[in-house]
Order: sequence, then structure tokens, then C-alpha cells
Amino acid sequence: MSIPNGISENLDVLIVGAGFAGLYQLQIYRKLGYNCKVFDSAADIGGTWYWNRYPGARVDSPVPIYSFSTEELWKDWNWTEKYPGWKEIRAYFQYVEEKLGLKKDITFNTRVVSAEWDEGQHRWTVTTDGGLVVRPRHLVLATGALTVPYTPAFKGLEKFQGVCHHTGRWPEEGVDVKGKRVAVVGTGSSGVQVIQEIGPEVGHLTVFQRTPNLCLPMGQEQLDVKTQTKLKELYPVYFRFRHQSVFGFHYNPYPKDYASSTPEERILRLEEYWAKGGFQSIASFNDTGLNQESNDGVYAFWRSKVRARLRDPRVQEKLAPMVPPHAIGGRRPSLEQTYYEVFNQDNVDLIDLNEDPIAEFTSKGIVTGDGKEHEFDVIVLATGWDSVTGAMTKIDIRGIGGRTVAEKWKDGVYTNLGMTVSGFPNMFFTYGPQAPTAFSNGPSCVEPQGDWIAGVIAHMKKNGLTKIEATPEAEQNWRGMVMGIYDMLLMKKARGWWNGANIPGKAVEVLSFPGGIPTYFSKCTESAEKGYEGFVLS
Ligand code: N01
Repeated sequence: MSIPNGISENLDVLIVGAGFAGLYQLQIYRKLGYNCKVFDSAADIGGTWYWNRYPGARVDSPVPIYSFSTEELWKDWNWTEKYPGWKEIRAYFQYVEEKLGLKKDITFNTRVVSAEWDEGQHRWTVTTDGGLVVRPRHLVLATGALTVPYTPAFKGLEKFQGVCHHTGRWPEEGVDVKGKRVAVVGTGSSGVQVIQEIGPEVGHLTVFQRTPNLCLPMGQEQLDVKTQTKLKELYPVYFRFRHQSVFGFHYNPYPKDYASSTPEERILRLEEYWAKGGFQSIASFNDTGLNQESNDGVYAFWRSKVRARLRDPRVQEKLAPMVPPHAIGGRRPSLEQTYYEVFNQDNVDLIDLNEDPIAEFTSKGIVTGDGKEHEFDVIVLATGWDSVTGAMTKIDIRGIGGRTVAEKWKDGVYTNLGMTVSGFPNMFFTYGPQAPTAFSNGPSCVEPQGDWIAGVIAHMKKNGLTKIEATPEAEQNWRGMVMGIYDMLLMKKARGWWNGANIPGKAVEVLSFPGGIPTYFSKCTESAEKGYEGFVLS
């Protein structure tokens, strides 16, 4: 395929992905005057917000934390909600486009299918599904952590004659569910949001749950321009604090142990933080993720709050069991507003897949283990993603010696600083494995990662260097540190997308850096200040 106008074959940088991470980097390289382009398989900018348009999809990090930190992009922009929905976030991306005019350097509807390292030229040869070939010096994968939808291999799935979509591929024009018989399979964040949104309008809803989601109150607020204008005086502080906060938010957990608090302190602190809403609801103590007794105490508090909202004792036990299904905070909690109330509706059934597994799909619906056929007009597959590594291993990326990333990571992930891989020179990635990713607000992670990557590339340009490669020793050390921290955490006993256990055959291990944003970026800065320690440059 011929190269479209404006794209030269020998790019300085090719970025894959036009979400927060890709756009942030594009504007940096533009300012540096580099020849940089972005490819994205979507038809527009927004990354995850282009694809996730299922009913109820909304962010669960509050604004302005969940936005670009650049003043030009927040000075005149106002949100209507503290946790905006997908339509408003997409409007925000269009506003970013109005301000920065990034689209002229982005090629849409273009999926990168392969990338091969050319050791002679110190360049990547990148090929797209449309046959376009470019040879960038540097390849930046801003492909996102939750990009490749996972649909379990349900028997007979293809036989279903009604409407059936994965949440991550919901049709742009929407699906009419009013008065319909609807099934939702999966109760992760996507499932919770769909259930809460469509519950009041469907004819009948059947929820297929395997593991209860230990949901937290969102604490949604409507925002007005006047309040935001005042708050904007503090925005620079908020954005700087993101990098001092463990999870990239505007707070840190209360700096006291549950274990060493008095019973009265425990209750007062738990109530105080619960009232704040968001993930902060369970940030009332700083040992919840480490100490089983503390975690059990916080769980018991959570359970009492949830049970108080549910009428049916059976449903109480299914959604908020006496025995915790896993440590609270050990899997990603969803933020909800009216999720639990939906289960008090007479037209809502909850099927526990541990008692009644899905046997097969039929033309009319789903047959469960007890032989009963449940008939549906619409089935929503909220069954998650091949997370964190999936978008990278899906591309046929061949490094030195022709080895692919997928082969290298088959039995476990190896990276240096969660942004580079030994054997794959001049390749960087953001919001991927062994970086804060799943344990961080997105923009808080991808902006400083983008700055770090741009810093490396600028250093190389300035010094006439054409190749950078992580050393295997640095990778071993990085992996050792990631696993060492994880070993101390209660979350290691939980199974889900945080550790790859949701995908059959995937190596089960923590996929994100669990040591917090400040530690992570201090390690990245340290490497840079020592002349990119852990890398070989030539
Ligand atoms: O995916 P998930 P998600 N049979 O993997 C079930 C972000 N996000 O798309 O828990 C039956 O969490 C599975 O069951 P179990 C956020 O970071 C953010 O919901 O494995 N069920 C689970 O219930 C989130 O954490 C927002 O037992 C099966 C569900 O499917 C991440 O994306 C909104 C099954 C998958 O849940 C992923 O969330 C949405 C099977 N064979 C998403 N296989 C915001 O609010 C899987 N399941 C910003």
C-alpha cells in the first residue's frame, strides 16, 4: 500500500493508540519537532472511551484527576459530573482535538498487525492490516490495559438468535432494551454499570454472577461552572499531588493501622471515609491490603453497609457473603450508585454460576447446569479482557533473533521499569505490565511515563544514539522487585484480571507494579539520572 500523504516511511516515532497515553506523547514529540505519527484501529480518538459505550459506562476516577494535566486543556473546560459518563468524556477528547489539532497526525481504522526489529538499520518495520508499512526509529505502544475483549468459549454461543454483544464492542447506535428480557453475564465493573443502568427499564433482567463485586459507593456529584472555576486555583496542586499519591489520586490512605486503632477509632474512621465515596471509601486505614485481621474488619463494615440495602436474605448472601470471597481491595472494586437496589426489583433474578453454571447457549437463550433454559432477547457479555499484556501479545512483534513478545512472556512477564523489554530495542510501552497500570488512575500513570520515554528519545537524538535496549539483568531485578512487593499483599490470593487468572492458559502473576506511583517513578528517574542504568545505548 502506498504511504498516505504526510506519513514518511522513516518516522522518528510511531505511536500505536490514540487514547490518553498516545495523545499525550504525540503532543510532546510535536513540540520537539520530531516526525511522529499515531495509528489506531478505532475511527476516532479516545482509546478506551471510543470502544466502551455500553449503557452506564462512566469513569470511576473523579475529575480533574481523570484528565490531562496541561493547563491549556483544563483552563476553559468544565465537567458536569464528578464521575462523567462516556459521552462527556468523548466530548472532552473532541475538545482536546479543538485545542491541539492532533488528528492530522493520526491514521484511524488502522490496526498494527506486526512489527519487526531491523538490527542493521536500528529501526522497526511496522505493518498494518491495510498493508501500510512504516519504519520508525522508535515504537511506542500506547495500546491500553483493557483493549482486547475476552469472550469465554461458551458452548453454542453462535446459536443465539437474539442480540448479543460484549460490553467492549457495544454498537455505537445502542441497543433497545426497554421492556426486553435481558441477561448480563459477568459482574465486574462493566457488568455492574450495565446492570445499574438498564435495571429500571428492562422487562426482565437475569444476572449471571460468578464472584460478587465488592462495590463501593461512587459518591457522584453534579458539578457547576462556578465551583469548578474556584477549584481550578488548586488544579496545579492536584496534578502535582497525583505523583505523590500511591494510586495516582488526590489522597493517600489514612496513615494509621486498623490493627492498632481502638474500636471507636475504627468505626469513626470507616464511616468518615465511606462518606467520601470513590475508592477512598476503603482508604480508611493503611494496613487493609497487608493485614488479614484489618481486611476482615473493613470487609465486615462493607458487608453491613451493602446488606442494609438488600431486602432478600438469599440475595444478601450472594452479593455480600458472610465469608469474604477475597480480600476487600484484592480485586478491582466497582463504584456504584444504585446497583444494589436493582436486586430488590421483582423483575430481577440473580443466578450464582457456582451453583448453576452456564451449560450452553441456545437459539433462545442460556441453559444452566440444572437443565433449565432461560430465554432472552438480549445477552450482554460483560466478561472482561485479556488485560494488560493482551494488546501487546496480540501484535506479532519480533525483536532481536525474531522472537515475539508473546513467546518471551508465555510463562511470565519480563520488563525493565514496566516500559521496555530486553531483546526489543527502541520499543516502549505505557500503561502496560509491571508499571502501576491497574493500581493507578490512568492519566496519573501515562503522563509521567510519556515524559520519561520522550526524555530517553531526546537523550538519544542529542547524543547521536540510535539504539537502546534493556539488559536481561535489569529485567530480572525489576521482576524480582514487583514479585517481592506482591508477595506481601493480601491481593495475591485473589484471582482476576489483575493477575491474568481470568484468561485460560495465561501465566498467573501480578501484571502491574504494586509499589505505588511515587516509588515507581523514583526508580524511573533514578535510572535516567544514572545515564539510563539498566540499558545499553549505542
Ligand atoms: O471485566 P472483569 P470488566 N463464566 O474482568 C465474569 C475497568 N473498567 O470489563 O469475577 C462466567 O472485571 C467474571 O467472573 P469472575 C476496571 O478497571 C472500568 O467488568 O472471574 N462469568 C467477572 O464477573 C475493571 O476492573 C470501568 O468470577 C465469567 C466478569 O465476567 C476492568 O475494566 C468500567 C466468565 C469480568 O469482569 C475490567 O472490568 C468498566 C465465565 N467463563 C471497566 N469469565 C469504570 O468504571 C469471566 N466472567 C471506569
